[in-house]
Amino acid sequence: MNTMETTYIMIKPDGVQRGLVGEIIGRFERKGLKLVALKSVVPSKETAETHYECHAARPFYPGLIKFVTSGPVVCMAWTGVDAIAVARTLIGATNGREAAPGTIRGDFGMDMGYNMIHGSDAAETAAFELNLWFPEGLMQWDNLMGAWVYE
Ligand code: IDP
Ligand code: MG
Repeated sequence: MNTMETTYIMIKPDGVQRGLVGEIIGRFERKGLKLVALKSVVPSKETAETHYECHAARPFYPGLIKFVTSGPVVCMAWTGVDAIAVARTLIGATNGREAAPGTIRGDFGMDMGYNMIHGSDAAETAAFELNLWFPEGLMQWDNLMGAWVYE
């Protein structure tokens, strides 16, 4: 723990369709994470399948691929101390009905598949996903706010 990390965060098509892009990005900003990449794309089937390849054998996989390629997603990379776990905490449990209030899924979600947002679950998956979605690389910049975020 206490490692500077970068995590891959993606607002899924339901989050975009429901007009939650600003709300969701604002939560990561206000938390004190640093934005190092941002773009919106309609994912290709190939990219979606690679992203979710660990779930390829699961019954929900075909529906998940169809869903995530159905429209725009918002792809982001956020950096901070323990950013991977911090982001997963902001996001909440997979099923919105079970996710804690105050989390993104707990505040806005009512289902398992339509849970609005993806966040990397470990350092290896973060590296894999960042490389997949941002082959162009990430931004390097000094965030002056950081001086008031970390003691
Ligand atoms: P996570 O997004 O909380 O890490 P995972 O178990 O890695 O959850 O599953 C990846 C995504 O697959 C979920 O966010 C959700 O959109 C979808 N998913 C997982 N389990 C189910 C299910 O049982 N039915 C439908 N979709 C599911
Ligand atoms: Mg996962």
